[in-house]
Amino acid sequence: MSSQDRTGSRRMVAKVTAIAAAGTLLLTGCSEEVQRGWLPNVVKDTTNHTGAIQELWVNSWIASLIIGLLTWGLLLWCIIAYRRRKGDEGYPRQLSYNMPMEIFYTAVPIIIVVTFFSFSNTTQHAIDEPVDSPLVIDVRAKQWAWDFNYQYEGEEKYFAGVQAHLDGEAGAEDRLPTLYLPVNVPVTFELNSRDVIHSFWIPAFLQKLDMIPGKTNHIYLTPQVEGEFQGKCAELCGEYHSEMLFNVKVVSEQEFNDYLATLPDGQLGEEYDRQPNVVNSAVHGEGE
Ligand SMILES: [Cu+2]
Repeated sequence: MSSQDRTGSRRMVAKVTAIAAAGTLLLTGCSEEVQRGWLPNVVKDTTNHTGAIQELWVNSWIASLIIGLLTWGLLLWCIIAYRRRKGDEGYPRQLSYNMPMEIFYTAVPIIIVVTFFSFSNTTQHAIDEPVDSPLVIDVRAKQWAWDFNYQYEGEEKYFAGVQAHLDGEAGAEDRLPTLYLPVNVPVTFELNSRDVIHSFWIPAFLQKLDMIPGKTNHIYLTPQVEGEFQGKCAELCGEYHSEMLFNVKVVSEQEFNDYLATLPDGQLGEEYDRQPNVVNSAVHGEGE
């Protein structure tokens, strides 16, 4: 390679790198939406966990982008610097075993994976740490709606969800089951399913957990912002899965208490679960 060629290649690599870096800066510097990594939370502190989740997400993005830029840069540099030139004949010089290189490309990816894992693991442990909450909500998912059992300040109240068929008619969303939460009160969700596997998801809260028949999963969080949010089932669970939606209203403690007062006393327990054994024996009975 002549020195003239080499200078030309370097200039080209420098140009490409500069364009990529400028593009990245432009993307990261602009809107608030970009700054939260296109996540659906409205503000950073929608719950006591959204800040940490958003930070993990955005920092992982930035780290991935830097690794990507380095990798793409090196690839481009190889392609341009070692391209076939006029007058080249035959195969290029064949090389094997470059020990420092092999150690480098084994060690660096391991370090990257371990670093990503340890940050995710720390955040996840902090989020899943059980909390003694004054409000416990036993959520029962069912094809295709939600029951909410509230246990708060010695009171037991329930809401029985009925699926709102969304047929394009205006206002149907208002008839969806609504989950009420008091702002700044720690809440424990006990997630249960009455029939098949569902998944409890409030996108703005950036948390989602499967609801498995016969097993109770837990989410602990404190909503920190009043407002209306959307909730949905995030596990394909049958014909009307896409309509297994609910509204979430984070309100003041006073409004929450007023709402609870309108609900019937008691809890909707396992008696409303689908009973697979009973169904099976009935089917058996018929056939025999
Ligand atoms: Cu579902």
